[in-house]
Amino acid sequence: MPEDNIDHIDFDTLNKKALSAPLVTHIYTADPSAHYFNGKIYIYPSHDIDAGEAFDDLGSHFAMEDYHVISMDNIDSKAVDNGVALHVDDVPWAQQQMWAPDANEKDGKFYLFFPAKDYKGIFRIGVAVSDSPTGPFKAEPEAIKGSFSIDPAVFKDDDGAYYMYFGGLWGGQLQRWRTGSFNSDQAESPTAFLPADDEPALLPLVAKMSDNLLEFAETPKELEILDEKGNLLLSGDNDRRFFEAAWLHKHNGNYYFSYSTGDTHFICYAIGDNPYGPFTYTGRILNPVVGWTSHHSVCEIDGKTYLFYHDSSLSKGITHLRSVKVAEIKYRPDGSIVTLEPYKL
Ligand code: FUB
Repeated sequence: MPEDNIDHIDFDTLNKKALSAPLVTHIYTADPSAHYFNGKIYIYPSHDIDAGEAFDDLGSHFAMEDYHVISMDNIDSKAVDNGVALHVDDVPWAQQQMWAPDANEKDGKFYLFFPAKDYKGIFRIGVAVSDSPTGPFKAEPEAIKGSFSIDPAVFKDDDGAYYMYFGGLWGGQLQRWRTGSFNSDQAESPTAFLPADDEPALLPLVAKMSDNLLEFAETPKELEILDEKGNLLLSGDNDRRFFEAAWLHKHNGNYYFSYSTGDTHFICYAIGDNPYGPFTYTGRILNPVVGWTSHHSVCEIDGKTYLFYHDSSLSKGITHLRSVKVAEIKYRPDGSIVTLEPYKL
């Protein structure tokens, strides 16, 4: 679907056949991180705008400036936009590109985790704190020490420990950190600095969070994603290897690490038995949607499991103007997930 010439798509027909409708239509929203706090659903999305930036493979056109929190009393109720929760102008260290956020709760306080480019053009991950799940959030003066790249997802385990999963290729800059420090060499291609196709793929990162959730409690570790033979997925395994959009959830005691394959547009998952992995590639949760990016979260609500995702159908295919949607997902008895088709074509 993303490779189609969008001029040939009949969006009125496509939207009628879509698995679900946008949760809100008065603004564009993307990258939904959904949580169930105190009996209510809170969605922490990117707030897409058209800032007039030219399209490029490093994602300059994703020039978002703020975050809005969307809340729902239950899965069937109206989605409410709670207004600006955090603006880039109120983040001392951040210059631009407020990309995919997440949030979590601890001891009655709410923490918004977000990536943005600093004044050197390097993506870092910051934290902002509020007494309310809908904000407004107050940003910490500095980004998290030792943070880099994009797409933080913060998972709370049953023992009360919190872990951040993060990383993203191309515009998300993960490939520039292969030596442990930022490679600022000029590069024309988003694929510069990536491993060769027959080398192991770049891996997402995981780090346990400090007690106050404002820092990493440890140096981030690579999260291994293995094939069925126990080998690391290769860089050229484009339909299965990690690209961006990390998420972690638990089901029946197993840990499910899910992610986007980026340029091949799948939301995939891999299963492990602890928060650090390794994880074994298991399958796809969502087939490609309209729009280049695919990004999601998985949230259990009242005994059912939901996939929050986005597509660009409302904007008629404009890559950086996306809309958040939700659909139920089902597990098979063996714990695998039934792949969702976003449109009944
Ligand atoms: O929204 C900007 C970027 O696009 C996100 O950080 C990626 O996951 C992709 O959805």
